[in-house]
Amino acid sequence: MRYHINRENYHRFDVIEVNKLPARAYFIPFGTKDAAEKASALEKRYVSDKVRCLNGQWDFKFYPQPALVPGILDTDAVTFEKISVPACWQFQGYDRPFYINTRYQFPFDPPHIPQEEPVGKTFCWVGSDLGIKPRWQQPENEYNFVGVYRTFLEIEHPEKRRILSFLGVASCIDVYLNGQFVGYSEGSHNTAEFDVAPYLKEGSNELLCVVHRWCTGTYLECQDMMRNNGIFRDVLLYEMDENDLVDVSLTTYKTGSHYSLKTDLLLQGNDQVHLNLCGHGLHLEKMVESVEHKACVTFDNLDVMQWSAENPVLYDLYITLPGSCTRLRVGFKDVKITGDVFTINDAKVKLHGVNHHDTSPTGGYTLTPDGILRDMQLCKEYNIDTVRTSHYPPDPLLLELCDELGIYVVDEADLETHGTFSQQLPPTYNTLSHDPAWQMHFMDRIKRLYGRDKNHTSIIMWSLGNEAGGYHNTDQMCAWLKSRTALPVHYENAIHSKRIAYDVGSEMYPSVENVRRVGLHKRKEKPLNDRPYFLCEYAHAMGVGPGAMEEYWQEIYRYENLMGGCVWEMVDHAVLHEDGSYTYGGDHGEWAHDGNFCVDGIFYPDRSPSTGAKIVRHVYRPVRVRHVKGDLYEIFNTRAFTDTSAYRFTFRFSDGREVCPDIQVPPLTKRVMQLPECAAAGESVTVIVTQQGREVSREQSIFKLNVVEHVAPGGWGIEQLSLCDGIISYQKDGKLLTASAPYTILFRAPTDNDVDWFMNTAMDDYVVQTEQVTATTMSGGKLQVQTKIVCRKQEFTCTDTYEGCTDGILVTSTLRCTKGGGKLPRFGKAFRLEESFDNIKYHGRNGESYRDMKDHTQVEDVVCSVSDMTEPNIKPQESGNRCDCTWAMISDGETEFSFTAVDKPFELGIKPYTDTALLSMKHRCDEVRTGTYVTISAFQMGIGTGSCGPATRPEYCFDAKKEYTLRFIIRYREARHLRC
Ligand code: IPT
Repeated sequence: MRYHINRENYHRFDVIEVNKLPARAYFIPFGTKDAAEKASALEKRYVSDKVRCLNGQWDFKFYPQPALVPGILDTDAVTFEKISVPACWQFQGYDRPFYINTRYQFPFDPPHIPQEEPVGKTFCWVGSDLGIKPRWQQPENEYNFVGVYRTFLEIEHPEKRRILSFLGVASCIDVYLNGQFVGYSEGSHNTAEFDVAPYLKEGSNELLCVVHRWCTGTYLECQDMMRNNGIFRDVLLYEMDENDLVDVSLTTYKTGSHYSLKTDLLLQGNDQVHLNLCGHGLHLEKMVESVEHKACVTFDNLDVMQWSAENPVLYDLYITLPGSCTRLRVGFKDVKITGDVFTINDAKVKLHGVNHHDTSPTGGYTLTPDGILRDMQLCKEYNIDTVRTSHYPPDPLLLELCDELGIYVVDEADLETHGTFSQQLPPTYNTLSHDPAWQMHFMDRIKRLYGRDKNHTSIIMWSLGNEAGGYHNTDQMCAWLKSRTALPVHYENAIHSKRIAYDVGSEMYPSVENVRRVGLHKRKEKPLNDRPYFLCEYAHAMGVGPGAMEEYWQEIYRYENLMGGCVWEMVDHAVLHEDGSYTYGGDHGEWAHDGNFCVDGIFYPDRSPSTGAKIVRHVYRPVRVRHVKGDLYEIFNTRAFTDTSAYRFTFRFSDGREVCPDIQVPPLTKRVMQLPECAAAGESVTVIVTQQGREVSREQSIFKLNVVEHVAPGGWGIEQLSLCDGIISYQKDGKLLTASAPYTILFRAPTDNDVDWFMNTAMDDYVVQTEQVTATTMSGGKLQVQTKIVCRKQEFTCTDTYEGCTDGILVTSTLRCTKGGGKLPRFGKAFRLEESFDNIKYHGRNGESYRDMKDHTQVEDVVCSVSDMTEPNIKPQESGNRCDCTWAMISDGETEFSFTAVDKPFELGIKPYTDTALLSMKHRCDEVRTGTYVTISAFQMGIGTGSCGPATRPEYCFDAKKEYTLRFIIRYREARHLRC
């Protein structure tokens, strides 16, 4: 069949759609009420007898140059290959994944995008691959690629009205049927629907879709993610009856303690509509005749239970017409802003949120229904009650699941123009957002967001987009929403325009101090002081971290105007390969990229939790328990609707006692309680909180760590140490037990959070470090070794004293700075052992912990092996530190070395490679084991969130000019003497 291919729609500034239907609510009708009732949210679009899902293997032809697409395309002459629908073509063997953050993949010259010519020279001044410096680049072989899709539809009764619905296509789509042009759409994450009845015939029908890599709309889609293309969400064909439901808008109002539900219906024909509202003892029926395809029914004075994330009560609304029944799930909630306080159902809720991108290591933007369910279930499991759909509307299934599972949603428009900032000098956010010429494009994004998602109970705020500047066009978007919905409007980037804020103030990555200033109404940006304030992004979870997340929550719980916020972000973006390896920006031959900046989730790409997820779960715990003194504990119920009687509390003392008191603390209340048999004793108490058998939190109050305070001389002698060329080693029967001398470590391999926007880290001064023995003395049974350590700008002397004591050899190491200053990343002594030393026991934090991120772990006895002591970061970096250790032992089954803390606990690091080797590792496969490297540290600086936010807070940093002492006892034993 022959098609005249449209060569204009994708680049015409005045065309954002052709023949596209107005936005309408997403719902799935069925032929009978019974069928509508039975189908779950997950399955309904695949099982309905009135909706056909067109997913499957489609024919596909990839054109690496747009000029190669024939003006008249004869499908009989094309050699098609196969592609899955839905899928991103970069994940199906065409083009390649391309990760770039704040830049467009083409020169910034709005509204022009590359058409048939190769991509021209691009300018930018900031990027993770270059830091901050102007740069021009000429991409090679980059074009506005085109993908042509074809499939066949078997049609009976072509006279029926049929709506072809694309839930997501990047970047745009021209639709053709049986040789005829049907329509055009842009707005990748917005549903595009076409009335296709006029083009269909009985029997086989050829559907052809032309998808361009970029269109004018791409200027509005500069989100920080892999830039994927294709028909990436489900394609549905609605087959409608003469009288059928076209659209429905639900509005709920609260009057006194009762609700009303108003339903506005748009119908295909004109008939009687039956509405049935039921659930939780409610059975209400109404019937209405439609007039001019419209009908409105209100259910008044409803005595219903309210919906919240904590108790997601939903009712069912059945809308029945002859041959059609649609079930909508309805919840009743009341979102208000009173003064500067945000409330849901009159409660001053705090939003414990996360940013969620649609990202799959095997599918890019394409998530399976089970994948979406798994993500939302993970939120529930990790005490996350809010999702911001960064930075576009999700698959509507995600919203249905949030309604059902109980997750608040900040639903965001598909809008980001970040390249206006990074590709222009002077940088400005507002180039497009303040230009009325772009108004129609901006408006389309909000109309489609609202039109599709308006009925979801879980949505508590609408978000105009992300990092897209503001003022003229965003004002219009906001005003349009205001004319339709009472829900608050959120838009962070208003902060970069004169508007500053819409209904709620919002910021990303502010310091704790700035958040506190909002709490105190003292921000110089006045609109942040007089309305609720939301952290739309904070706690950047790239690599190890986020550090110091708790500090934000101390403020959020303190001030009523602080609503909470969303951690950046839920899942690492990476590409999984057949050999099990992951790649990120720059690994796919991208001519410009932002490296691993996309690997910044609290979950790894396969959704296994990284430490970040454990931190979030802890900070977001529903009940906080703090030991005050003696048998007094403060219980803080952070949830807004759930009494603590919903939980079971187990207080497990380190002295072996365990008590399970009944605790009654109302929502959003703090109470100090005297708990029976709960006096402080032993080292610590761990409080385990469960709900319906599921552990929701585990937190520990430490009374006092058991460190050795008095070391008695004698027993061991330093003759067990051997000294040769200044190298100290431990020998037994002539056998060298340590493979190298202990050496001093002052740095750590930078974590992602150590690297700032200028590509600098606090470690830079210490990466190249030499250590030379300057003196050794042996006297009075003590061996003293003095070394000189020279770093880039700093110099130190380190004095190590070894003396025999009853339990082994006491090591006292003192570090003094003799030149330079600044921050000292770490002070530790490292030992290399052979690879065979793999069995570890220690008493300390039972998981990765650093000074500003340790409360998610507990001090206890841990048994593990070397591989458990580092974290599988997608880009290897420092990891696996253990704080608050009082004892550690490592053995190869024959010989064991143990380290006992003296005076203060130490931090323990055990790695299968050196910290220096880590510096050049890029992927997991680089983590080649070369031994067992044990580091006993006096300290290591905290982590912070400096990859995109505040660096390590001063209280977790160490001044290089101060003197530091590390003391521990080291001993070894042969197997026959090992403890049982
Ligand atoms: C901010 C973006 O909104 C988000 O998409 C992501 O890029 C995040 O940061 C960092 O990972 S923008 C940033 C430049 C403040």
